[in-house]
Amino acid sequence: MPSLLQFLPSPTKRAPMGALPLLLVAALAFAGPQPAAAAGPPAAAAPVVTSTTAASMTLDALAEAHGRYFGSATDNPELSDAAYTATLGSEFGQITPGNSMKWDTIEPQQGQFNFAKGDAVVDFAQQHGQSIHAHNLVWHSQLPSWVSALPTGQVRAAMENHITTEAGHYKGEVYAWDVVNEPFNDDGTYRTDAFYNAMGTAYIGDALRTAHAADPGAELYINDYNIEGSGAKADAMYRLVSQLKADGVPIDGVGFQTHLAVQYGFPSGMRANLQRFADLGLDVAVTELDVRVQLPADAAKSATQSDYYRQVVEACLGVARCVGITVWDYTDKYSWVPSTFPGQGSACLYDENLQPKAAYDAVRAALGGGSGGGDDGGGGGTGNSALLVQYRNNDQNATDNQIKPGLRLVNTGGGAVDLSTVTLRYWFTADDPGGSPAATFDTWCDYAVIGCGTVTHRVAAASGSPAGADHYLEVGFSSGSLAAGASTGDIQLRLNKTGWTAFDESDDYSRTTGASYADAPRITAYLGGALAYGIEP
Ligand code: 9MR
Repeated sequence: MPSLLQFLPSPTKRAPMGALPLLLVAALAFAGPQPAAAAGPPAAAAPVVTSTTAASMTLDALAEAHGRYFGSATDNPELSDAAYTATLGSEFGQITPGNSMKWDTIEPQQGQFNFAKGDAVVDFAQQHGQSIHAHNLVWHSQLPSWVSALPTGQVRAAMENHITTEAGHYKGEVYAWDVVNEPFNDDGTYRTDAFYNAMGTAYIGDALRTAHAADPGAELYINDYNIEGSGAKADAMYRLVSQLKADGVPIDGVGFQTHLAVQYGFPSGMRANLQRFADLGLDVAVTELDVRVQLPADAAKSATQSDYYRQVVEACLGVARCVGITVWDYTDKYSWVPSTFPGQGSACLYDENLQPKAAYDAVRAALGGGSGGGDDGGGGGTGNSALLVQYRNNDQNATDNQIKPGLRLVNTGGGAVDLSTVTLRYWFTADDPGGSPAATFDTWCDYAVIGCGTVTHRVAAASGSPAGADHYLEVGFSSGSLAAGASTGDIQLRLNKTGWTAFDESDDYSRTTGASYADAPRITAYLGGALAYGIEP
């Protein structure tokens, strides 16, 4: 697939977050003013793209429209697979070497360094204008036995020499380093590996300082898994990096590996968890994303997998300092999962034949792009300008004084939709019997992928007061175009009565208790005022 970026100057390898190329901004063709930065999302170019650009934009180009990169891991044996490298080189803007920069590859015997495999990955990335998130310098695994066999008194010098030599070799070549990988057990205690046993927790600060001295321009990360949602391990990482920041240790980011499995559920509160790390003044990144299933995969597992991928993208887009997303290889052909978890697999965006899956379309849609041709992932639709409304309930309390619908509008038709002609109605009851004067309302947009500055909202009384629906929240768009197959992404709305009295939402026509996005035929959509989706009350 040709990349827009192929026609642009190569991005500098040290700055994947660099300014959006002007040509790309123009290609986005966003008609309206840029929304003001809301809490959380960045004030990046709007992701609503025209049909002519959305279909041809790569995942990385779509991510760049949000000021992020979209990358993939790769490994040396795969680099001779021409069909594989064609997509690796065009669809992704960032590369992480899966194995070729690890200690056992780089320094298998003490003092004997071999950079050939790492250099090959760097060469590939540079030839394709991709940044490199290097991986990794200090890790308990893929560590040659000579390190663990050292007397504890010699481990610090060996670690510092390894870091100085390797980070020095790649100085100026890589954007970021995973300096310390996986320092924690799942219960939040420290792994008792060779480094911890020799130096206690001090090895972490020492490693970061040594890496900074070797390559002062590199962004320095600590990277781990099972820290994506709230929990003991995430809390342990939070305490560690808080202390490192307080101590003035050079740390720039936290990597959230995000190896998910549909059978274990989605990490709770991922976006809020990323945000609390960002609030420490750190970048955050999704560094090794995949979502495995128990084989055989089926439609239900595939749907859940797509939903998890979508949620990860939305979590990252919802945190201004989330700099990008890397998948832990883009294709099932080269996934680490089947060999590590027998009976599990199908974890990647592309299948073993390098064909994009439904999860790929879900990622595209979450990034604001249209369908890229995944095998069962939507984007089909018939006719022109068909609309679909999806909803999730952002407030499970049915009797408090606010209503919080999350909405997404999807264009399932074959042509672009002028958003300024679209309105949506979320139907509810005011629960204000005989109110005199009648209740008035405040409405809010708390967050929208397309920018709240583009989203209009008001409450109106419904004529005839149908059951469960004496009022509706009307949502519109001041400008923008929704490409064929594209979604607006998450729009988080909120309303209250001006007098802040409680609602009873349990009988509201449009409400469900679903906390994940699902098609919502009881929320209606209108094109030019004519009903285009859903069933009115
Ligand atoms: O993808 C890597 C795989 O080829 C190796 O066999 C494996 C060995 O542990 O490491 C894999 O990558 C890991 C990464 O370095 C750290 N996070 C977990 C990844 C998956 O195991």
